[in-house]
Amino acid sequence: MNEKVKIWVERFVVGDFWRKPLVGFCDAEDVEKLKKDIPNHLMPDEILKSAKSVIVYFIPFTRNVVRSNVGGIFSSKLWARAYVETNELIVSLNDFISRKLENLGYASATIPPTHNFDEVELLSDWSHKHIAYLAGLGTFGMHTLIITEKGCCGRLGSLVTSAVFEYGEPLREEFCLHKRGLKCLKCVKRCVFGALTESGLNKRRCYEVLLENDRFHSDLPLTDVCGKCCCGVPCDLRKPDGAAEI
Ligand code: B12
Ligand code: SF4
Ligand code: SF4
Repeated sequence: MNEKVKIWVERFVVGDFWRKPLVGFCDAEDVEKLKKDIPNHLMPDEILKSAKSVIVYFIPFTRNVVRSNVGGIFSSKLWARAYVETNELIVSLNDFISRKLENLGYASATIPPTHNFDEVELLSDWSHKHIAYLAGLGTFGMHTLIITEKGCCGRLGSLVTSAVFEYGEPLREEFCLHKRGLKCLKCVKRCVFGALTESGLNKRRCYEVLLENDRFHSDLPLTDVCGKCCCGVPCDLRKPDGAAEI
């Protein structure tokens, strides 16, 4: 069953923006663990009564998309377009997987890729990043994004289902160089807007920058993007394997 879903996702994700996706599986009961730290996080059975698992995938951007966003103050047009296209892709991929599972007799409920957050608190009741972490797809970097084997530049999608899989578990290895005690913090240096510092992320400041980018890319639908902290850093396209060059 795990292989089947991996093949559905891989065949669906084709085009100039993306590399081969990563797919993970999380036991619905494991999401309970999040309640301790994130009291407002929804439990899978609040989304789908018969929930048994959460399928989560990471769609990595190509080198072209990532490199295009290294220079400049505003996000590149390519990064902004990749954001719009990937959000649309995730919605249709979730629908596609749901239909496939339904044909096999399983129920599912989909979750939007983004904009499912409170605009004042800048907090969602569903964290794709935590689900990815629980499924063993990656670990949290200093920039607060999930770093996978294919880096952090890309987007996460997840859906809840009554189907049962073999589940992953949180990785024992830390992917972020700084968290591994190595010299890096490139993400912090890349954020010239003062939103990301060594002591954490100022979400409000970051969101202001994202909305400035939306105004800048007024020819596109909502593009609350930036991503300077995750492009041109050792963890952008792959899991970094050594000390960062400074
Ligand atoms: C609200 C939101 C924002 C807010 C707040 C961001 C934040 N870091 O909190 C704003 C508007 C500022 C924002 C900005 C960006 N976002 Co945003 N955002 C979201 C959204 C909609 C909800 C996040 C949320 O509130 N989750 C609930 C909270 C409780 O969980 P959390 O965010 O995972 O936060 C926890 C972790 O940081 C955790 N944590 C930190 N370290 C560790 C270590 C361990 C071991 C554990 C267990 C946990 C942990 O502690 C926090 C509290 O519990 C998600 C989509 C979604 N629904 O998941 C996208 C999402 C997180 N965003 C994403 C992206 C890419 C961006 C931007 C790069 C914009 C862009 N596309 O150009 C920037 C990056 C800013 C940054 N450095 O983080 C991606 C991340 C992909 C990835 N590789 O991780 C997501 C998942 C969207 C997607 N579908 O792919 N975003
Ligand atoms: S740029 Fe360096 S410190 Fe920042 S998240 Fe990536 S590996 Fe960690
Ligand atoms: S997305 Fe932009 S503003 Fe937000 S933390 Fe990263 S570099 Fe800073």
